[in-house]
Amino acid sequence: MTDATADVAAKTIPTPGAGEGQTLIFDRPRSLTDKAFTYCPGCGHGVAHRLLAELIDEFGIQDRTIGMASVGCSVFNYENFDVDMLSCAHGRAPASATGAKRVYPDAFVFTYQGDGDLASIGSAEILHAANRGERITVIFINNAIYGMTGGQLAPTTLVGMKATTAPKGRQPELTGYPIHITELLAQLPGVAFSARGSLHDLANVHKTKGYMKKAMKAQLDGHGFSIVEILSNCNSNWKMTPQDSNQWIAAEMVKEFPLGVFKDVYAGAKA
Ligand SMILES: Cc1ncc(C[n+]2csc(CCOP(=O)(O)OP(=O)(O)O)c2C)c(N)n1
Repeated sequence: MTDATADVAAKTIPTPGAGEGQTLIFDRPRSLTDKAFTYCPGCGHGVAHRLLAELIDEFGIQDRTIGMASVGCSVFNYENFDVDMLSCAHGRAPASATGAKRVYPDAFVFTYQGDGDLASIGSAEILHAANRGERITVIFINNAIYGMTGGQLAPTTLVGMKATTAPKGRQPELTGYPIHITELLAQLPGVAFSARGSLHDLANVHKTKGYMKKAMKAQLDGHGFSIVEILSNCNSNWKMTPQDSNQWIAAEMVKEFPLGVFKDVYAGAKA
């Protein structure tokens, strides 16, 4: 047994799924159902779902979590998370989350929204929920396009990037510039935590999970609004292989949307 294998084995919790004489070293988080994802192969949504479910398990809050499914490719994720879920009108997840959190203040309440849902049709809801300092956690998937409806331009589409409604590429004189919602919200006093991660490689997946953990902790500790924007691929609508789409995030998307923490209620606190 190598050191690394021994390390994994040492951390392994005996699980009923493992056969006799076998050690289960990788499994589905308890907070995910066994319903298959509806996403295209290679899409980042499934990775983001897994990270969120792992954290719900790690915090031990599955029985008091309420999630808001929004409209977009993740519209059916109320079937994937094994927690209480609401299906929200397009862009209105922060309003529904506000209601849930105020009625059940001890619940952990999250929204899961795409960039079309959050930064376009739902821009008013997200801004005012953040400004009110609602104690909710927002997982914001930025794939720079409307995925579900076939690749139309989103407010986050990069300048020059092609979309079905911008066949020559985004032109700022016609449709403005990519919107940086996460930096904007960081300016509001009601916001406790705001960060942007990415899923384009393993190191960034781990870093993103760290941001999500802090955002969730901010809510559980009773602080204000928390948001993690996650850069994620849409290889189908970008018309790339999954691998190329992840490389494109690293080469192009990160230049427009820098990664890091914009506001942290725990900044300066001892770990
Ligand atoms: C009121 C309303 N307007 C428009 C639509 C069409 N629509 C469905 S999903 C979507 C965009 C979703 O894009 P995004 O939020 O970026 O999520 P993705 O599918 O890329 O994950 C739009 C415009 C709708 N369903 N309802």
